[in-house]
Amino acid sequence: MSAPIQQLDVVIVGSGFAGVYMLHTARKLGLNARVLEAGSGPGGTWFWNRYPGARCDIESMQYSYQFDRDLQQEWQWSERYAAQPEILAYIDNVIERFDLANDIQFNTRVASAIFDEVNGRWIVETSAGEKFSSKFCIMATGCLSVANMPDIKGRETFSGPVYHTGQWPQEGVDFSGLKVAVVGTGSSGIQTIPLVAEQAAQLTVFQRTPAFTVPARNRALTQSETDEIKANYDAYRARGKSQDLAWDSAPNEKAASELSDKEIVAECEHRWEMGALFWYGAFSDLLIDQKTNDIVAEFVRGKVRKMVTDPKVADILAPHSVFGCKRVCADTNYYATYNRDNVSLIDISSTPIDEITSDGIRVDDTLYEFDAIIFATGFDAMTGSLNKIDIRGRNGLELKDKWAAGPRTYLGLQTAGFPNLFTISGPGSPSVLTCMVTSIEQHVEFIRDAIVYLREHDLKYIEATVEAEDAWVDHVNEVAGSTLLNNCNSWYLGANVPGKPRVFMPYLGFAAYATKCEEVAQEGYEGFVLGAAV
Ligand code: NA7
Repeated sequence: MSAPIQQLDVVIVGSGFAGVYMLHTARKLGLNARVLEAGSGPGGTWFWNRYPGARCDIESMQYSYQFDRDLQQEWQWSERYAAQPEILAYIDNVIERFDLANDIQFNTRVASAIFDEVNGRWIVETSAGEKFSSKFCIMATGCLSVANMPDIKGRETFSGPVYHTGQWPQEGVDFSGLKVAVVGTGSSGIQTIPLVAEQAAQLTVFQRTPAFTVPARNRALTQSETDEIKANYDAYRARGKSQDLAWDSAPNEKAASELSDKEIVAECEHRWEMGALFWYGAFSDLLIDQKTNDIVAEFVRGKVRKMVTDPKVADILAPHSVFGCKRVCADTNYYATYNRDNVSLIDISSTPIDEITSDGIRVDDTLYEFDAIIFATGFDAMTGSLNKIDIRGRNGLELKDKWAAGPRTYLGLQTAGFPNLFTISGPGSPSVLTCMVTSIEQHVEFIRDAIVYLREHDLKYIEATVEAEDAWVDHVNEVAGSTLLNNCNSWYLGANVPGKPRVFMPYLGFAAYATKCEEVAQEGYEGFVLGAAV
């Protein structure tokens, strides 16, 4: 006999920053909520991405929750940019502090979420056959959760271990004495290459596209700087939330076109010293004006040529696309790594990997032999984790089908035909273009307020209208189209996954977005239908 269906108010899928805060928030509303998590521990993308060097590219004092003053004051970040283990420790601390563990169910992969129109409930089933019936279904499934493993001929024939940075073994890996390949030079590759190079006997990097990467300038945080931020945390957070990126990038209000050549170079040097993603604040027209972008790109190429001793290697590493079109990477000793005797670089931009054999990787007629291969090939971003679940709304409408030509949402929060189903940091919301934690909090609080509104007005469901959704999708595209963000093959566009529709998925502009959400709520959830019965 099958087990009875468990009755809940809210099912939350995923226990990353989004799922954890959503659970805490639902609890505070007195709702009976449960988090279902595929991993054996919390943390979402930070649980799985435990490769050597995994580190956040936004400052820890900004990449953290702000909903609880005591948490914000008491937690002590050790470094300017938190490494993966410290972020996991932080999430563990939050779970313990708010006593959330009892309602997080690990090793539980959600297979389907199907809307029962007769009863107005979501029926959520796990791959182990456990069933839940819930009024609200909240997808906190993350934007970078499904590893993109390239379908290269012969991959399964390799005799040694094969790793993906986004599915790193819990117990870690020792590369001492081994000949190791890294395929992929995005953020993950760039973070892990210097550390693997220190351990392995030989490291060979296969690069398809050189990424723009700048020094992270990570270091220990001093007590005085931490104290100073904490003393003014509200103002600091408010500054972040007033910006497009939802974190304080110390933006220069001026466009490069308003500055002299000397001033431009000075600003570039200043940003180079600030490091990491502070580059996005360099010039107000950085992502709009190709001329400004070219100046910055050339500045960074100049730095690459200075750091890499072999000019041929420097040429291969010098990035040539639009600066910031793919997310800028933040590294520690990346370019210097290519000056080591045990590191070599293979340019596969015009000659791709032909096959993987039992001994290694073949490009054209050269076989490179390895003991281990690391794929740092990124994710099926933003929609991957949602499309892996069989999600069906009204009239059996499948989300996968509805999104076949690209995701369609209203505000990245809901999609028409799926009442009471929310996506936290879904496609069409600022999400990956921002400090994720801040965007997550804004989404959770919007969902909280919507649930309270339904309750106070004796309503049972909320659902985006097709008209509002169409207008929002157009707006997201229009905003992206007014920038240089469409001009490269980024994962923002789904261009990294063969066959994925090329649609710009995130929304640029956190501050404007948050204001829009506030207005929508104030207008009684404009663009949504609210009803007493489904
Ligand atoms: P990214 O940024 O998507 O980078 C993936 C890298 O893997 C990139 O260099 C790709 O080259 C390369 N790649 C992907 N498929 C292949 C194949 N088939 N052959 C060779 N090389 C390939 O993922 P990351 O994990 O590094 O970073 C994702 C985000 O996590 C990052 O933006 C931060 O927000 C944190 P390509 O550029 O497509 O030519």
